[in-house]
Amino acid sequence: MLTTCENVDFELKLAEFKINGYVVFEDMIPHETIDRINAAFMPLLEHVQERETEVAAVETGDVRTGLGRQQFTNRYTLTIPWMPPFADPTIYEHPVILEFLDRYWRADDYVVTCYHSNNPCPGSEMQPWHRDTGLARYIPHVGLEICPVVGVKFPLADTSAENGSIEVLPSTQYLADPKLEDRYKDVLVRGHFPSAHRLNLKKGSMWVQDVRMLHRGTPNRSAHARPEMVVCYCRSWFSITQNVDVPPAAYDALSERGKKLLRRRNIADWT
Ligand SMILES: O=C(O)CCC(=O)C(=O)O
Ligand SMILES: [Fe+2]
Repeated sequence: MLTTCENVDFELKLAEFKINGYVVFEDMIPHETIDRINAAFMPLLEHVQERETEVAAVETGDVRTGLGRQQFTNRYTLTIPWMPPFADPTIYEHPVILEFLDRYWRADDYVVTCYHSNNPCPGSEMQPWHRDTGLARYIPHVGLEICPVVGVKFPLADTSAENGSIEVLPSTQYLADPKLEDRYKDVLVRGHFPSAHRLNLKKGSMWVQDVRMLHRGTPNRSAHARPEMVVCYCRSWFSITQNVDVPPAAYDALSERGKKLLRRRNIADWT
């Protein structure tokens, strides 16, 4: 049975998110939807794998056939094109996610600013511990209670210790000691941090990540890629330049809520 707003204890989920820096919702996306996205995604990933033989700092290529880069050895990032089957309102307008964000931010002004993916492939290695934001640097010594940016992620397969499930260090989202910010790569591999753990997820799950929480990708020792999609949401006042490219016809076809979520889009010129 799929999760609906009626069977979620939102107050508990908010407490988990605020305390841990992430929260998982299981049974959110039907397997057929995930499989459709996976079937459309694999040629894009394969195209980027074939082309990107070197680690690169910038993604290149056409978003419809594979805009991406090799971020670390055998670990690829790809931008996801805003078109079917990827741009699915049952995912980016998922009622459980929107209800959760409405309650977390106590506002509904937020916008979608990215649709991206992390893809450790066979032969990938351990990533350094990191945050996905510089917020802890911008405001030294202040761990804001509410983070204005979150990533909503969903894997296209079950994730496990074998295929490179992400490792998280819960509750580090409030840590803002400038003296530590440059030292996590070293300190976290040398010291004792028993709360660090792998987030093994069932296909169909969605999880919300406070982008400040420390985490790292792990080696994929299986025979298959482990793709995970991420939709970024941020408060409308939070100034970041990141944005999704949406073709005009796709924008016109959006729901009212979809138009509101994508009002900061760039107009895609895919002709
Ligand atoms: O999905 C993963 O394995 C983690 C990747 C990650 O954290 C990143 O590339 O920023
Ligand atoms: Fe990351």
